[in-house]
Amino acid sequence: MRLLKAALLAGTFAVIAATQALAADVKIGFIVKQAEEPWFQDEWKFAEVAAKEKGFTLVKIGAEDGEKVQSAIDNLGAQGAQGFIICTPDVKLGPGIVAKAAANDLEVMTVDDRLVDAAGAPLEDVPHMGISATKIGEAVGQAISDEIKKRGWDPKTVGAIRVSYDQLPTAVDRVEGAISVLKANGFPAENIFDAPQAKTDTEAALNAATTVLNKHADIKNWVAFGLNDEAALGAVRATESVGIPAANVIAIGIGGAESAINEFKKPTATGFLGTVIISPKRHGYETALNMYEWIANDKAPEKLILTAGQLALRDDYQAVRKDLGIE
Ligand code: FCA
Repeated sequence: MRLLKAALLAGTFAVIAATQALAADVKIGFIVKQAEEPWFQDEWKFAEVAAKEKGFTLVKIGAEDGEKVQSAIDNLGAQGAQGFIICTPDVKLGPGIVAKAAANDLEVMTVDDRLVDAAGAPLEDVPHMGISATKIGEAVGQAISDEIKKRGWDPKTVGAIRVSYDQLPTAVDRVEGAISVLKANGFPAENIFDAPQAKTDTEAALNAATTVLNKHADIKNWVAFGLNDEAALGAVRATESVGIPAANVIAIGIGGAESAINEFKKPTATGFLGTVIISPKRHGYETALNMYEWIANDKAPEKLILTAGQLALRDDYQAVRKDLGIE
């Protein structure tokens, strides 16, 4: 519709032909909160595939804070973009992002992290693609519980590091999903220790987990989980730095991108046992395509799409990736 309007304003008679010609002028922004994280690199990579296929321009922007998000949106507006997809650095920026998008006449949809209003309720009018966080968290908890049994550990003697980022609802859903399954399998609530991270990267998780380990130096066996692979890997790095052997650590991540793969490729197994693989193709390619359809063909995306995950362990991750069509 936007393109059609532009064609009409330009006084073109051959509106349909003009609309087709103008499809090449479609410009879509893809803003992510942490450009250096492999998951987001993969999302961008798959969004590029959609751009090539449809012939639109993709503008990739990393924005780590609210100010950068605001200027990124203004920038897209100034460049003549018609819409953008965003994984925001802070979900509370929700109403501000929507207002900025409207001021620049841009369509907006979110990916991974869903915007919330001042009261913390999701902005349901903004189309969103996220992961089925609770279910995926449960898969993490199940994998950890299975491994505890396999190793013959008494859950009452095991410590759990809950690497947390509680200002992000999907992060809470993921870790709480894991905890519910751990508890159902006899893991005592009092052995679960919160390790709040300042950012959602490995270093922040390492710092957070180190504090927990130092406080509970008497515990021999540890399990760890968080919102992504970086959280679980940070906890594993923390156990290594205080001298806990890999055989005493069970960590399961969420993601399955390069951070996890590189860890699996290490010649000696670490405490990072597995990851629930999620789909950067759906989150990158599909959201970009949805935005394109919205702009070019006036077909608004579904309001909420939740994608699934698949557990992969160090031993079988290659086969699982192949199965998922990402090898
Ligand atoms: C959040 C996390 C990312 C990734 C994504 C699907 O944005 O921070 O690491 O897990 O959800």
